[in-house]
Amino acid sequence: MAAPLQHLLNACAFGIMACRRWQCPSRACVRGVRSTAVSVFRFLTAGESHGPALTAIIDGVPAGLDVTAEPINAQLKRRQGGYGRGARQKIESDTVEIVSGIRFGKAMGSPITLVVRNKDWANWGVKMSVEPLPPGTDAPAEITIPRPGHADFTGMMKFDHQDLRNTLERSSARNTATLVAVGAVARLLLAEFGISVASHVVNIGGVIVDADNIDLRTVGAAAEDSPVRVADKDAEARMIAAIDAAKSRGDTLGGTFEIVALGVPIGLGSYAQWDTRLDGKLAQALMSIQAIKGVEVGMGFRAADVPGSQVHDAFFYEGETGDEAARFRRGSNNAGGTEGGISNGEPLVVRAVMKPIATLMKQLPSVNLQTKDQVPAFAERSDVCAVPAASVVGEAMISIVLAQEMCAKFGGDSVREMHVNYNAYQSRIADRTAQARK
Ligand code: EPS
Repeated sequence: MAAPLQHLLNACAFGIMACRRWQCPSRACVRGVRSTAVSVFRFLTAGESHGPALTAIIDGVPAGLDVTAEPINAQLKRRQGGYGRGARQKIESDTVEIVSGIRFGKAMGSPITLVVRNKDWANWGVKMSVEPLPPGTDAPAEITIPRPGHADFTGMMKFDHQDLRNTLERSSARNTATLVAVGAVARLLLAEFGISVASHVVNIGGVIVDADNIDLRTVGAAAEDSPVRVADKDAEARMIAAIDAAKSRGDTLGGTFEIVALGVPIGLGSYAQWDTRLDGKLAQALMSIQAIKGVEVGMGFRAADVPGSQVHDAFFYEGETGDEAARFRRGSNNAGGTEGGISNGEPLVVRAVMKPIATLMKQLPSVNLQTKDQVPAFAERSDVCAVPAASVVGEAMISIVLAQEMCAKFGGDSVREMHVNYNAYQSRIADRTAQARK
């Protein structure tokens, strides 16, 4: 019997905890530790839009990962950009304070705490006071008129708030700064394994970019130079005009962005259980971003209109068996990089649709929840269009899912251990690819 299989059987016969081998091919154990104990890169965020600070704690970042504030700040800056953003971004210049988990620029394997302070807090000391207001201080007027499409109504009903500020402060898309900060750490881990994540905008308010013939390797860099994060200059001018027109009407615009991840290995995710499918996790991660109403993977919704022969990506074998350069190839990537809930080694291509922002300066009809009077909705400073910023948040969410999946598949407690596991797996895939089996 081949040695790895014998080892697998030994591990099962003696129980997983009995295994003390460095590399267990079963992947059920790593260095004698059950897989449930392996790093998984989980995180929580906290903070109000106009409170003192936003915070994230990430647990399970493998030790030895290089983490400094600079690459996190670079991502935070990208999120603040984009044509159509409101006045808040002129007040804030988001930067991270790393207050735990890192020593001399390297992760220690302990929880990492990231803090992004709200500069605007200085202007909200009374309205957002943590402590009860001192006697004699006037309490701010309660806001009781929900914006249709926002979390105002549902949040007030669910949590029994009388003042919708108690809902809007946490539901605000300001919290996406923490997602981007966590995503920046995820990117650092992905970069260790040659995985990159980029994005570009393909639709703002119905101005649509033809993205079918776009080069996925360069589109992210091209979008970086555009104020609406679009790789097509003609569409860019029309999008900017559409945002200006919406602003002058007191209206808002949504749109669609596309995320592209390159270098994703074959085998992340699984079909074995409903909640292990990679495409399901990607969709959930994108749908967790404020205002995202739909997600498609690869050809997505267009697959409903055409037969299977025009959807599925045919296989080719390029090269000679025994030749290290031989590859399984696909003529197209309509699947968008996943088949059977598992990454297939092709570029991951995922799109998300963002509805227009729910704060309209030309207010929609609403009802005062206290008096029941029919009145215009509450309006507060906001953005006209945040699709370019949302695409940066989308990159962060996809990076987080991929980092979690990399930790689940190759995870160890240290980056070095992950590399050993990753290299062993990739050489098995390479053997499978190059060698003919008689
Ligand atoms: C945001 C900050 C917020 C909004 C926006 C996103 O700042 P403020 O409410 O102080 O203007 O600009 O939030 C929303 C659109 C929303 O609906 O909550 C940010 O930093 O991204």
